[in-house]
Amino acid sequence: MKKISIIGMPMDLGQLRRGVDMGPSAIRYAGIENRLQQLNHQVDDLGDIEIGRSTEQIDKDTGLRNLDLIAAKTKILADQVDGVVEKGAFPLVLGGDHSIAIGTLAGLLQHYHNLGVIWYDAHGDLNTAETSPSGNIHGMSLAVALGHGHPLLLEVGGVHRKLKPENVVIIGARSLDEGERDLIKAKGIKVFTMHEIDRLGMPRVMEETISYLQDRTDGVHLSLDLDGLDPSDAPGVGTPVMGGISYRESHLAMEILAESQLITSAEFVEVNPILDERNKTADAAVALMGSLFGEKLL
Ligand code: 4U7
Ligand code: MN
Ligand code: MN
Ligand code: MN
Repeated sequence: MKKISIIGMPMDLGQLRRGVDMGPSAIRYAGIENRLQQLNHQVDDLGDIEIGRSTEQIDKDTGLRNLDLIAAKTKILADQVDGVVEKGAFPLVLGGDHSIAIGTLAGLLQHYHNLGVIWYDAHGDLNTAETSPSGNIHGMSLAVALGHGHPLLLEVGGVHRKLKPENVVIIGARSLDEGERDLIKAKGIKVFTMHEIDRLGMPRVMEETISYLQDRTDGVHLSLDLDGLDPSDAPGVGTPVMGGISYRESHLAMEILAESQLITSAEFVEVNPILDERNKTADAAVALMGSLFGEKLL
């Protein structure tokens, strides 16, 4: 039995496609609370963080979109995540676009000295204002957690530890910008691209990820971007990339993580109901959360 605190983060400011702010509703509608209760977990839904509506602002100096608001709202999320960890519960954050991870990770880094992160995503989210082709902050959140990015984003959650590059594993990458590739090489970040997933198979990828992280970390966060999955299995995402991880492989990945008992927090992001087909992507997210929290057929 785990105490799980659900936090909805309906923020769509990190990118250009509207609708991802409805992700938390779609995931709740797909039955997350009931699904976790069936597994005998104690679930506390803390509701949504208030984001509000606003017109887009582009930072004059850097071209970053909605910088001030994202910094302000992710700070609120960081504080909430901090509070959940403080009381000994498992934070489960529902996005929202992936810029929300700036807040989640800032909150977690207050507590863990050697936080590990599994970044399950088609993308690296390792851009900075200098390398980003888009100015979209959802493509920068992992860089920010590692200490690269705009000062306003680096300050979210107060002065806190940065994530160590050797504590990060990216799984599912198939779209990396040039600056992201440079950062991966410079920092020696461990990446299982689609090539390695095809070559080794998901069981070996997960086993290697677990043995890599378990000795060096004191907690492991799963940041799962639904676009890590193939668009045929998760069509409701803003930046789909062909040739992704299948629904079945993703289940297996979650089941192996459940067995390992390594994961101490998680977020599921980029579910966009407007782009979805009959809530398929939210359903997939909830099914994967079921597996992550121990669901088995027999
Ligand atoms: B997501 C991109 F250029 N790299 O920075 C960018 F391809 O959170 C995409 O992983 C970022 O969905 C995708 O804009 C961010 C682009
Ligand atoms: Mn604290
Ligand atoms: Mn992402
Ligand atoms: Mn992505």
